[in-house]
Amino acid sequence: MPKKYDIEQLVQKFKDGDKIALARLITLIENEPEKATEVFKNFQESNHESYIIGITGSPGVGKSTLTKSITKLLLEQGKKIGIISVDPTSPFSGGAFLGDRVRMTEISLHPNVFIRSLASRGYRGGISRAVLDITLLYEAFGMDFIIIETVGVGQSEFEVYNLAYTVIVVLVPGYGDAIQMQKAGIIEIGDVYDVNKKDLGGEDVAAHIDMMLDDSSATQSGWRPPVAMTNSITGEGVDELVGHILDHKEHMELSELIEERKKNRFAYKIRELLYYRIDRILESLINKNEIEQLSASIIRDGKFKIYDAVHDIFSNVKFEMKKKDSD
Ligand SMILES: Nc1nc2c(ncn2[C@@H]2O[C@H](COP(=O)(O)OP(=O)(O)O)[C@@H](O)[C@H]2O)c(=O)[nH]1
Ligand SMILES: [Mg+2]
Repeated sequence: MPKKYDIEQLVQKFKDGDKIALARLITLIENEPEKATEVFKNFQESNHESYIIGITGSPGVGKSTLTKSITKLLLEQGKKIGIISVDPTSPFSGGAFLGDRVRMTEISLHPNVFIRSLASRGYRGGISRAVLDITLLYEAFGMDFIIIETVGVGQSEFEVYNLAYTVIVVLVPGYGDAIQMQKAGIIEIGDVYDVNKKDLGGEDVAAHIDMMLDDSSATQSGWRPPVAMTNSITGEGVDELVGHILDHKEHMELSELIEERKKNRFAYKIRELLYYRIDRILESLINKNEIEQLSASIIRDGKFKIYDAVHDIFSNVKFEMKKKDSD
């Protein structure tokens, strides 16, 4: 557990652009969320803004490969890029898929790139909270772009559209019919669509999305999501995709819609932080054992008393909090 002077030292190195200090601060906040206050107070003077891009889609569609190709292009434009790869479906804890590691190594050696992978669940305060904190650290570090790669839509613990300013939904040839896409809510969340693995076909998928976008209300904000096709291995089409991303960025900035996304991002974070605190209160009030005992007593005394039992616990919460207030 680093002591106070360690944090100060780390922050100093961080401010000098040391990537190792960045890595260590991320780990620190991941393991000890309560240290965030102490770390973030050092950045209160900083008003640097990063542009946050979300890349989402089913496992295996090529999100990591695409992230790498997009990053390469942005690097050529002299940008600094922070990547967060979220894959809660990975069976490995504490690290990302080996494949991702290999794929990313090439760009991670570049001085203007930093990559963090979150593969397991069980981060204190949840994976979304870890991601939110990393985006804040990346912003303080001076990243121009943050790319968040995450699996799935609608069912994952962490949903990238709560956080990103431009969301790219990645699909592949043979992905399935339009109904499946609509079910997944995909057509509502994308700002840019990409049919990756175009070497395997996919014109029909692209046409399908185009048709669905024409029928949807997705264009209400004055932005018609474009549909790109890429081969993220060769980099074919990635130029156009990045063009779409930058167009959307410009649209967001000119129309001031970006303010809405920023509000959403911080509202989301505020809720997360409140949930985290409430969870701590709950834990201090009743532990797992006591809940089991209570269940046993309800089985004994009658299951219809369950609401009364919960009501009693809740009354205690109020009592505790009032007591604290009047201290
Ligand atoms: N044929 C083809 N394969 C690709 C393409 N992009 C990625 N892949 C492959 O698809 C697999 C999954 O890619 P990955 O980036 O890990 O997907 P992720 O799970 O969405 O991050 C890997 O074997 C990639 O090499 C592409 O454009 N064409
Ligand atoms: Mg991946």
